[in-house]
Amino acid sequence: MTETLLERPEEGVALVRLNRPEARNALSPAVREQLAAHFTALAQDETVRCVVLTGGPSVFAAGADIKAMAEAGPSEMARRAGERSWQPIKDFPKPLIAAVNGWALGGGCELAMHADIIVAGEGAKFGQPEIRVGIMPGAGGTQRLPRAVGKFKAMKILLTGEPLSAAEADAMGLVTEVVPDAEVEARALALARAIAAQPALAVRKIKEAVLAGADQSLEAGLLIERQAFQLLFDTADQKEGMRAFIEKRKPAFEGR
Ligand code: CO8
Repeated sequence: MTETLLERPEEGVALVRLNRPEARNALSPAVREQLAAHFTALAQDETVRCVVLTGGPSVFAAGADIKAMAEAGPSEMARRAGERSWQPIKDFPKPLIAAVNGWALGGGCELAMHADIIVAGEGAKFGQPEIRVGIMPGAGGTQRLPRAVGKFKAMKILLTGEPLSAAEADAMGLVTEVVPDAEVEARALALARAIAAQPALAVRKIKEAVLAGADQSLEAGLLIERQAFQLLFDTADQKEGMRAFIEKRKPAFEGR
């Protein structure tokens, strides 16, 4: 798997690196299969608490591999069932931080939008240019982008294909924070380290409640939250966290 690298930079943290710079990290079917395999394994690995996904210092990902689909017909695209390779990322149960330098276009922008936190470099550029190659987003761009930035910002991005600067993306809520380009990976890893040190079940339930609740009515979302909240009172980390507060000491969470 040389087009995607899996690293373990620190305890509790895994880093998935897209490594196809000669094609601007275009998401070929092989790259997407490798990503799916990494995320399937990382979901099950109990030593991993938080994951950072990056494309390296110059480009996050220039989208789906245009050369791999230029001549495909609809039945071939259906047979490829691209959604299967996105599934393990969509359903990834642990926090996922995208560390974005350079271009995050088309499927690359959609990949970043699968993350829970997006750290962008000042020179990062986001966009959904599919319209310019005669198609439309196919990995959630027409759904996740308007949910992130609202209909009127999303429509312009989707219908013109014009890229956004990191500052514009930040202003419309498409990224979590913008940092100098050289600091993106370090900042993402620092956030990952902080999250990995939190009580694991509470972390998991927060992600689950936010994502599941986003597609529900307020009442249904509040029910999801309430049930998860109550369940956490069955964890050793809840007892430890509250006792530590009362005893004025730092908690020692065990992830149980
Ligand atoms: N697919 C295939 N090859 C690519 C892609 C791509 N998306 N992007 C870049 N490359 C290749 C180029 O063809 C070139 O190859 P070669 O050296 O063999 O000529 C090499 O990477 C370098 O590219 P450039 O010379 O263009 O590099 P620049 O640094 O000048 O420009 C850009 C970088 C701005 C990123 C430019 O390459 C670009 O505009 N790329 C295409 C962006 C785009 O249109 N993306 C949308 C693709 S469609 C899509 O994502 C649909 C998503 C559907 C989701 C479901 C399936 C995943």
